[in-house]
Amino acid sequence: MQIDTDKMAQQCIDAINDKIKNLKTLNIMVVGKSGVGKSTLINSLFRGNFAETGLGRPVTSEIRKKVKKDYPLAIYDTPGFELSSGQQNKVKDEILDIISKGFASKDINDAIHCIWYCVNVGGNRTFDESEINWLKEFTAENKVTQVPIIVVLTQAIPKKKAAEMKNHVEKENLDIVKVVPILAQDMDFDEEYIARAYGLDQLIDVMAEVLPNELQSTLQNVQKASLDSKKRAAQAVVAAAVAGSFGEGFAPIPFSDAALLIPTQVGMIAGITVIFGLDISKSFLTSFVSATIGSAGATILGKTIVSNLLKLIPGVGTVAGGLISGTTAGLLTTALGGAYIMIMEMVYKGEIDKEKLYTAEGQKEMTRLFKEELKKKK
Ligand SMILES: Nc1nc2c(ncn2[C@@H]2O[C@H](COP(=O)(O)OP(=O)(O)O)[C@@H](O)[C@H]2O)c(=O)[nH]1
Ligand SMILES: [Mg+2]
Repeated sequence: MQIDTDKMAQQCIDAINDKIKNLKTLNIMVVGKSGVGKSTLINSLFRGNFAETGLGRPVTSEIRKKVKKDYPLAIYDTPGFELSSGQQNKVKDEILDIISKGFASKDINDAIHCIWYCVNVGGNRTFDESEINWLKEFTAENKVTQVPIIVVLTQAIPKKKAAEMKNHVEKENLDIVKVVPILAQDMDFDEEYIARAYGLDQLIDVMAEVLPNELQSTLQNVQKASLDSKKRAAQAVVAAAVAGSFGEGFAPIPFSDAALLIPTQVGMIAGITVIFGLDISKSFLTSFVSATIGSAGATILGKTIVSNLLKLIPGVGTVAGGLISGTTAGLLTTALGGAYIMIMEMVYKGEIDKEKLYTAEGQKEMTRLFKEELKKKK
């Protein structure tokens, strides 16, 4: 059986581009004094050195908006927040104004989705009561708009000190989502002791909890701090694809077509790719398709499915008659998704070179992964 892997890869590429084009823009308001570590935090959380995109465009007298071409993230920055309490009041009013305007626009791309209030832990610093007061006033005014506020404790070393500050803020019972201590980058003390970065993954988890569904793909696409979070989101995409195919009452398809990617599977591969935020070429996808479900996979399908899977599935008679059931398609989808996630993870970690997948050895490895996934799902 000849399979048009090229065409299948093209379908995937089209679906990926389509999904990327339709990603909603995630808008984060980042508040905090100069030097607390806002830019460092942003660059450690998001791919592509986002904070280095210049000063940004002024949207009010005190607030600037940073964007990057073809990148679904906007950071609202508040330079000069430290200058005076008058300044801080002004910033507060301007933030509330931007929030209301975003609401009024009824466009998710213009809404503020989340606020990070950044406070530096520092060595001997105690929590500045004026900062707590700002938060009290702000959260009171945010009662109606309910934009999630996360208090980020930056440069949170020593950890004991960070824990004290966290307690201090939590005791106020403010209407905030969470206090998250973070060390965005390793910190070197006289080359004798290195404090390791921590907390970035927790911030991603908190964000994933508070953001609406429409922004989950965007969050995963831009974040680079939590591979676990990406994997969980990717697994959810697979589960949805599988459930989708069952839900549709998946019509039996002729066995000879089993090696064709069905639209749900194309959508799934695109969804996973977007979550990993990797640049994937058509030849990469052609390799993947042919090593798994494509021509090389056709043999696997023939052997593995018929011998291992189908005999376990009720209605096997239909299969013998040359049809593959919705259940089988579901199993295929699960295995395909599982294998693709593993490959994305390896590329993401830099464990394999994308180029290597085109080689005979790379193809073999992908086929092996896919086979293993198929066996798992018996
Ligand atoms: N090692 C380390 N240095 C940090 C961290 N956060 C901030 N810094 C340093 O603190 C300084 C101010 O940080 P920056 O991100 O520019 O603060 P911003 O003014 O709030 O954007 C810079 O020299 C950073 O390198 C961190 O998590 N780890
Ligand atoms: Mg900065």
